[in-house]
This record gives sequence, structure tokens and C-alpha cells, in this order.
Amino acid sequence: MSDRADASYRPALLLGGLIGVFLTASLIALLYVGWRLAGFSFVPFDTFDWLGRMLPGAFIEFIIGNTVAVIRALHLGPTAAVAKMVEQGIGIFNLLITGVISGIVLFAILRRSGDKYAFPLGALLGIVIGVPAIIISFVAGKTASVAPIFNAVMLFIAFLIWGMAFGWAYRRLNSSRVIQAASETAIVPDRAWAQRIDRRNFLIRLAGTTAVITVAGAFVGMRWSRLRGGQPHTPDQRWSATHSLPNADAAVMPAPGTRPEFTPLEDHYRIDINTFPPMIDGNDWQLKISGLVDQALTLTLDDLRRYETNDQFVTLSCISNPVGGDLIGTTRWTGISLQRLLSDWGVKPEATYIKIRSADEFYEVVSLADIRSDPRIMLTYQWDGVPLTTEHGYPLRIYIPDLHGMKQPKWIESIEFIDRWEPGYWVERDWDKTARMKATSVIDTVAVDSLIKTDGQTLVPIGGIAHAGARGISKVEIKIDDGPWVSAQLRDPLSPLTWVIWRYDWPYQPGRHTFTVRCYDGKGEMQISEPAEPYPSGASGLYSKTQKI
Ligand SMILES: Nc1nc2c(c(=O)[nH]1)N[C@H]1C(S)=C(S)[C@@H](COP(=O)(O)O)O[C@H]1N2
Ligand SMILES: [Mo]
Repeated sequence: MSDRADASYRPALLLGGLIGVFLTASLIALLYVGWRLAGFSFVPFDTFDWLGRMLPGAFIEFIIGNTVAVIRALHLGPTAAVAKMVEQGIGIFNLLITGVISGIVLFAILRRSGDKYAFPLGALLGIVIGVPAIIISFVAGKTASVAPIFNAVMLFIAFLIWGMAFGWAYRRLNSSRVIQAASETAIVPDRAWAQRIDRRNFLIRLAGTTAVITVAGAFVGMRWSRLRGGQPHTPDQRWSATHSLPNADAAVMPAPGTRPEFTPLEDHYRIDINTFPPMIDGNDWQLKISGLVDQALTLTLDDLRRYETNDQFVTLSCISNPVGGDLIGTTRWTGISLQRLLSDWGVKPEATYIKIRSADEFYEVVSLADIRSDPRIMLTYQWDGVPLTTEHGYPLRIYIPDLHGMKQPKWIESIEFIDRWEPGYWVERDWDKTARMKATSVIDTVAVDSLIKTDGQTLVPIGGIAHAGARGISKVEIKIDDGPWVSAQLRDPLSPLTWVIWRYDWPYQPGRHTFTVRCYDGKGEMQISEPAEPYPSGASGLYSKTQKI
């Protein structure tokens, strides 16, 4: 038999890709179980997060901007939650594709080298893919909670077995000698035919086995996770479960269909640079104070809880929020004024900024002048009367009035006193240096199902929110079609730091209409009507909505 003829029996490259899908799906499932049950790195998330930190800010913004646009255009659900799922999916998909390419490349090499190198080259593949994954997880990964050496050893073994399984599969698919022997006994008349049957059976068995591993792994990992983040709580422990809102008696009631004035915790948007939030054990956690202070010190959560608390109703929004988007929410923040803490920390006169660092390597600076002039800037440990949830920054985050979320680190680990300004994580990636929340207004509802009939007139309640950071809202106006701007009623807000709910009862006119809203901040300054994308300084532009009545 000549070499040429023999070549046609060697496993094709695409078969390598297919084997890649089977083996890598199983690997991902096993890594998932290892992560959820034992605290080993979940490589797909770690590598995705690492890429996110490495790639240029403009590229990341391009991706984020488009993801948000697609989620909104297709009405896929709450932007932040869907985007997080997309990120996680991409992370998993990346490893799967790496597996497919690995399979193709390995099979290409083995077709030339012959299958006696199948195991050593398979092992080499495991090392070539596994070692960088281990290094990334070690350097930048956030998912592992076991000792790094233990983690590295387990990941190494997992990738080594995965690589060698490719070699094994190649040998199995290439077992032409067995087939040839069979054909010579004349049980099977045609060698190529026999090999096809044999390969098909093998592939079906492999597909079945790996599918079982993958599904079982996903199920076990979801069901029996031992991951612990912030302290769990029950909804009835929340402040809002047992208190009425401070503006409960306000004269102006929201138009039916207006978003909740106080955002339920599970509905508050979440944005951060992690596929998976850092899981911090509050009992081990310490806040480290260092730099230009008389003496470096550490504080535990209990130390912090001993200070007098501040409660503030706050509306927070993400700078990536498009006009009318859902990356904005309001809750009750509880913490300690940073001003109060400064006096206990022996700050040296040369200090001008604090640099806050977080468990996910996020960082931002805050000027001491701002802290000294604004007692509302606070280190926050509760939202809605319960410890911060894992996603929202357990155990500690900062609140800075008037600024977008990008300036306000969650999962704070340390505060360093320094004597110069430095760009924070997003500022370094070319987002706005100040990131002040712009005045915005949104129509939530044109409540055609809740018509109000008064003496001879029928009114349609129209309503929504207006927000201008900590600057308050002095006026909201509505325009219907090309009519004049008319003033809406303003509901007393939860606090000067939250959005304001407005409402306008419009005399009913059947037909198709376009409703537009604009607002003025507390100083009487009108919101910017010129449309702008979120990048780099936050979105602007008037919100309008067309609806048939
Ligand atoms: N440590 C850390 N803090 C962070 C971020 C982050 O990625 N890491 N994202 C910021 C951004 S961009 C926003 S909009 C807010 C969102 O807070 P939330 O997720 O609790 O709503 O967190 C901010 N704090
Ligand atoms: Mo953000």
C-alpha cells in the first residue's frame, strides 16, 4: 500500500475540529464544576476578563456600545443582566473555539507525523493552551478561591488530559491497521467502508459521553455551588420591607406605568469589569489605609460599623446609559461619611487625593478637597438596609454625589493617600475625567389604559423620571407633536440626590402622537438637547416616544 493511498484513511482536519467541540465542552463543564464546588479557576471567565483589561479602551467601548444597542433594539431584557450573560457566553465560546482550532491544528500535524506522536503532541497541546491559561488565571483571574499552587496543579492536569485526549481520539480514528486486518479476514469486504462505520460509531460514542459530561457538569455546578459572597438576606430584612418611603404623602402621584421610584434590589442595574463579581468573605476582609498618613492602619467591617451611619436615598447611573436606558437605579445607601473617618486617620497635610483600589483591580481617585467640603461622600456598606450584595460591591463601596458609577468603586480593599491626581480605571481608557451625571428626562408611560374623566374632559396620564445628579430638578416640560412646551407636575423626590418623578395629564386627543420631554436642573439650566452617544462623557439628547392613542 503506497503512502498516497494510505493518506486518504487519515482523520480529516475537520474531524479534529469536531473532536475539539466534544472534548472542550467537557473540559469547560469540568472546570465549571471545579470552580463552583471546589473554588478552582473558571478559565473562560478569567481569560475573558483579562482580555477586557488588555484590549484598548476604544475597542472595549465599541463592543459595549454595540452590545447595549443590540440588547435594546431586540428588547432582550434588562441591559446590564443580559450584557453580563453575553460576556459570560463569549468567554465560554472563546475557549470552545480555541478547542476547535487546537483540534484542527493537532490533526494537521499528526497527519504528517504519524500517530506514534499522538500522545506526546497531544500532551504538548495541553501544555501550550493550559500554561497561558494558568498564568492568566494566576495574574488576573478572580474566580479562584483555593491556594494558587493547588489551583495551578489542578488546571495543569485538566489541560494535560484534555490535550492527550485529542491524541487518543486521533489514534482511535486512525486505527487503519485494525481495519485492514479485519478486511483481510474478509468479514468486511471494503476497507474504506469498514473504517467509515468504525469512525462513525466512535464519534457517536464520544459525542454521547461528552454530552453527558457537559450536561451533568452544568447541572451539578448550578445546583450545588459552594461559592460564598456577601451575606445572604431575605427580602423581609430589607429596610423597604418595613418602612414607607419618605415622600409617601407627596401630592403628585406617579402616572400608572411609571417605573418604581425605589428600585427593588434585584432590579438595580449592575455594571463592572468582571464576568463574575469578586467573592469577598467579610470576616477576613480588611480595609487598608496607607500612604500619606501618620500610620498605616487596617479596619475590619466591625470597626466600620461602629461609626455613626448616614442614610441617603441615591440615584446612580452608568455613563454608558443611553437616553431612556435602564442603567440607572435608586436605592437607600447606608455608610459612614468619609469626612468623619479622615479625622481618625492622621492624614498628612501634603495629601491631596485618595486612591481607592478594589478587589477586581479597579481603581479611582477622589480629591480630599471634595471629601472635606462634602459630608455626603461616604463609604457605603448597606443598600436598602442589608449588607451590599456580592454584585453590588460587598463589603464596601463609595458614594460620591453627582458623579456616574464609573467614579465610584465597589469591593473596596484599600485607600492610599497620595499627593497628586491620577486617572482612574475608565479615565485611563479615555472616558470623561469628571463623569458628572448630565440632566436627563424620560417618558416611562403614556397611560392610555388609565384615562381620567373630569368635568367633560378626558385626560391621559403621561409620566416618567427626570434626573440631574445631585443638582435636583426644577422643571419638566412636555411637548406633544409640534405643540408648545407645557409644564409637568413634579412629585417630591425621595431626596435631593434622587430622580424626580413627573406627570402630565394630557387632554385626550385620539390619533398618533409624538411625545417629547425635557427637564431643567435645580439651577434652572435646561438639559442638553443635542444628541450625544454615551462615550466619552455620557449620553444627551431629548427622549421622545410615538404612540397611537
Ligand atoms: N470595583 C469596581 N467598582 C465599580 C465598577 C467596576 O467595574 N469595579 N464599575 C463602576 C461602574 S462603571 C458603575 S456604573 C457602577 C455600577 O454599580 P452597580 O453595579 O452596583 O449598579 O459601579 C462602579 N464601580
Ligand atoms: Mo458605569
